[in-house]
Amino acid sequence: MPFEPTPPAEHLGLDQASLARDILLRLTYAVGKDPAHAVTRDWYVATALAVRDRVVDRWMAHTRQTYATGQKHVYYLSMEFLIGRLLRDTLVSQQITDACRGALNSFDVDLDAVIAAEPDAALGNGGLGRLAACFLDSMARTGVAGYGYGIRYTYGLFRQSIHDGWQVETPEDWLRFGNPWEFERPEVTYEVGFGGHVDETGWRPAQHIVAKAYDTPILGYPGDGATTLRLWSALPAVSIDLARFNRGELVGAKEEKAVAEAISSVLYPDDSTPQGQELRLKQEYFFTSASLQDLVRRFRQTSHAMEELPRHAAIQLNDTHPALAVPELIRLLTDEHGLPFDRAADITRDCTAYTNHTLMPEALERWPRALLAGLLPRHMQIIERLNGEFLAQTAASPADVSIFEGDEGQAVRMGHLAFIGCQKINGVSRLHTDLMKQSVFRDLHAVLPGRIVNQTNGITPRRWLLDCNPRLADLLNDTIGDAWIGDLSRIEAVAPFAEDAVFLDRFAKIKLANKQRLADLIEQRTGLRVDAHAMFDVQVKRIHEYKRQLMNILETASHYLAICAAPEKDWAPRVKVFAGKAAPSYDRAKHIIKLIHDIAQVINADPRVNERLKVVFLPNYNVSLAEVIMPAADLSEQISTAGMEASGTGNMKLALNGAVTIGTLDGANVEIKEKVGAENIVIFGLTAEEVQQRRAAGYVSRDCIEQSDALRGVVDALAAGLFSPDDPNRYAPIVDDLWNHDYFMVAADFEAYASAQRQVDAAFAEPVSWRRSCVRNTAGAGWFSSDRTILGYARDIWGVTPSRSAFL
Ligand code: NBG
Repeated sequence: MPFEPTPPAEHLGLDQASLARDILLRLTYAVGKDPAHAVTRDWYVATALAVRDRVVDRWMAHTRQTYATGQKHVYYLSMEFLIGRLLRDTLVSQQITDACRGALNSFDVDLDAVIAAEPDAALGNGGLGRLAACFLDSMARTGVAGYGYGIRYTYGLFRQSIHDGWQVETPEDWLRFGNPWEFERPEVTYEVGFGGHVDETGWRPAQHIVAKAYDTPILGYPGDGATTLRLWSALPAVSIDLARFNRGELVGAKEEKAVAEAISSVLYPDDSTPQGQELRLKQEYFFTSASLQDLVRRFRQTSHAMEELPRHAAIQLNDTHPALAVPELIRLLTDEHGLPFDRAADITRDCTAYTNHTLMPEALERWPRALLAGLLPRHMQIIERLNGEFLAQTAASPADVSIFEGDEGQAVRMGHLAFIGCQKINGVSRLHTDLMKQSVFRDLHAVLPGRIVNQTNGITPRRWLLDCNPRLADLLNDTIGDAWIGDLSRIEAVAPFAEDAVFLDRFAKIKLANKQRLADLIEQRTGLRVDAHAMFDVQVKRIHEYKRQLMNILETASHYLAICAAPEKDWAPRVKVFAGKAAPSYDRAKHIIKLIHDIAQVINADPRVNERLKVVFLPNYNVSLAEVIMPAADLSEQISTAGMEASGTGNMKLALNGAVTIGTLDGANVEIKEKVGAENIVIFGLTAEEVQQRRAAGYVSRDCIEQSDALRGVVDALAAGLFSPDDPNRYAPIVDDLWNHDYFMVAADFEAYASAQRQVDAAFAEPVSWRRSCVRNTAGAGWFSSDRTILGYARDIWGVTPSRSAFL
């Protein structure tokens, strides 16, 4: 008799009593703890396991269905998935938060404490990794049959602490107490080769590493769709050399194990900068190869011919990190499945697409040709052939379009490889996509027009409103119903309530409560007390020169000097909130963190300022901290040098939670302005085009500093050591750079920024119209849902019809 699966959900029961029973069972038999002695972490593991069981029913039902209907699968290959915590998100998706709270209460355990006991899974650096995590949620929501493929790093993004104003990094060992969400798949392993040579029989790698799968189910709202996040862990082919062990070489016997495990051991902590290390290249190939072998194996289980792969699989390359998918798939199809090269290249192209996330030349991956050839000799042959055939067909100059760069072709441009090898290339905001066509990919775009498409980024409304801002979610549900949760465009219905005094009042009370929660956290983490009635002005993101935290803190310092010069004036109270990590090797970014602290110390201690200006740097910015900050912001700082921020996604989270943006016309800010209305956003500064023109005309920052009393005042104060009396020369390099170089055009935009800030002060002083603007930001942010983004990829790139798209 054929196996009849139990209908999902009913299986285990989603009510409080069933949950209480199962949490207790899990605590006792899986965690091995007596409830009388269990600590919060034990309750967390028991709860996560009980909740996971419920996810599994639905996950399996969904997976069965995607196979039964023969849906095309999407494989999202990404070096990073910045997941954050999963418990609350999973409870909310299944709408069992209250039942779970009640269940834990029956043991005298507080759900919020249990939620906080979960380590934050930081398998990513910033926007790129968080986008991948939002996409998993949205694939599950919209019914795209999909897998996320990545690396199961033992250590995630480093933990940041601040010592005397300087960033100190320590390892993030998030797996120390195990990970209750994942399923280890010891039977799902693949060999990944490195080095060696190619002979007439094919590639003979010198070394083999084993990739082992771990699966995490990601459930989509409202609990009937799911995706699988499959992460690879590296193992040695042989874990111990017994001969060496028996000779007494106890450490040496495990050498191979250590070398293999290094591959999945740490996430590279760089954001938008390339890493030249061989280990990084190994990581990239390791997870790409394992993922492709896995999807080809899955495809082979169907009865289709290899030629049909593009009808069944779409492979999305998140940035160029997995760009080796192009030669790897060609290799699998030719060397392992006997297809001719040209067919293999066509099939590969039809299956793959690449997302570009940055135009900064220093951030575009280039590998030394010799390194790549040594590590992957067969792939180098394939890349050479692909490139040779492409160049033979085009009249364009090889210097512009070749995968190999330099006089002797010493560097392999991974962006060019992905462009030539994939069917579609997308940018992540309209402006970014336009700039892509004019800059890095201009020549390739001319030769292969139509390949570049745009997919403006988005964020999941589940995590970034429903979970993190439950009070606002309730108000929305009361006012316009809850359709916005599954279809964020529906949030527009709240726009008319910007005129409703009762609604505005409730909206304002919620913001205040969220601000009080952040204020409490600030006090707990930094000792600083701030007033929740002041304007909360936040800039939270990686610390990078192009994001211009420097401009923000200089303007803050300049504002401070203005207050000191006229302390009797009625200054609008503000709390400046900064958070973000600097790449450990990025000295200037670390210097900026120190500067923020030095300036904060002077301002926060000055009685003349009193409550009117406070500066706080919250350490260890991560997803969980963002979940507290986003709902509490009044003002969102999105002030990158125009043309440099590909999209931004924090800008969307803040707007959705009712913050007003102060920003340049960069990345998705351009589209935010269109959606929320020009009167509800404060735009200032040079446009991307003007930045180009100024640079071309020979930008002289010195002139800008000399023309601005405010800027000159603060730069002089910095140079004189006003903010660093213990080391007056500490900021000499920053001062020197501002006067003489200023690549990021802080001086050019400073005056415009400062006057935009005063415009914000005036606007904030009018509470009713300010609140209206906040509501219009929430109402206008509906388009920035990652569900919309995923439907765009599905339609324009993957050629799949998501099973739930009819409901959206
Ligand atoms: C980042 C961009 C952001 C963008 C995210 C997600 C990299 C290389 N790029 O502007 O800087 O929002 O990608 O697309 O991390």
